[in-house]
Amino acid sequence: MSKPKVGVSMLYSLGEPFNRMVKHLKNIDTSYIEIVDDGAHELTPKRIKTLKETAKSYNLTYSLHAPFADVNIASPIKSLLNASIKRVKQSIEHANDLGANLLVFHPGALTGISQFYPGAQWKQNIASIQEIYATAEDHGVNVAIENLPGKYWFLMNSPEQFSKFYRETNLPLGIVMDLGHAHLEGLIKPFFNQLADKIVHIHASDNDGTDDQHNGVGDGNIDYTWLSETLKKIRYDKSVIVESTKKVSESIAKLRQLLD
Ligand SMILES: [Mn+2]
Repeated sequence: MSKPKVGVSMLYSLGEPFNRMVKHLKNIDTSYIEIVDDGAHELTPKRIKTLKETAKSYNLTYSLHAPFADVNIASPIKSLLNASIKRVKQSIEHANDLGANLLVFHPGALTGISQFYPGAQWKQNIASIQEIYATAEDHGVNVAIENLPGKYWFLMNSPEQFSKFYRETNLPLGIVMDLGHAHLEGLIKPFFNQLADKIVHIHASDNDGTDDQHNGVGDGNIDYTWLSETLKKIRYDKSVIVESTKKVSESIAKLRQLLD
């Protein structure tokens, strides 16, 4: 039986220049790498070339995280909405050029004026996801959507909202299960109980339940023993990506031990 593949997101290095991040890739202790297409690491044709060469030399497999800073695919402001969708679509092209096996993107979020237009942003969020999915299909890029915390105004923050989404769209879009996000609302177990078959990728970090702290695995109160038993039970054999920004190599080692 094949096991989950423990990888790492380069999010922890986002404060460093792109070239320093690439250097980390050469001595990181896993071959499953998630690149963040945002901030100082935003991709360009030249950077994609560098990453592809590095992948070849060091036998790396990439997934890509779409831009998320100030991106809101449910924005009620047309110009901002268009800019948001454009950034995600650019990232689809980057994923294709990079040969990434998956592009992860975020759902939209409510805003300070949402209360005056009940339901409008949910509708826009669905329309945007459909558009993004269609573009990804055109490019032959595999995409999946991440659960974000309702606490930070995001839509698609609970298993109920994901189920509603599947009922309304019928899209075969997979879920990127972010444990840190779900933990803020006590939703890790409900997500696995209700939607295990939809989970295609996992983001792992830890927190104390108050904030998305991106701590090392074990530095918080996420029940990783339960997780490991559950992943075995559902025969999960896809990636579990460490998204901690502290104690990164320790987290990779710990997860590998837990999931072995
Ligand atoms: Mn995440």
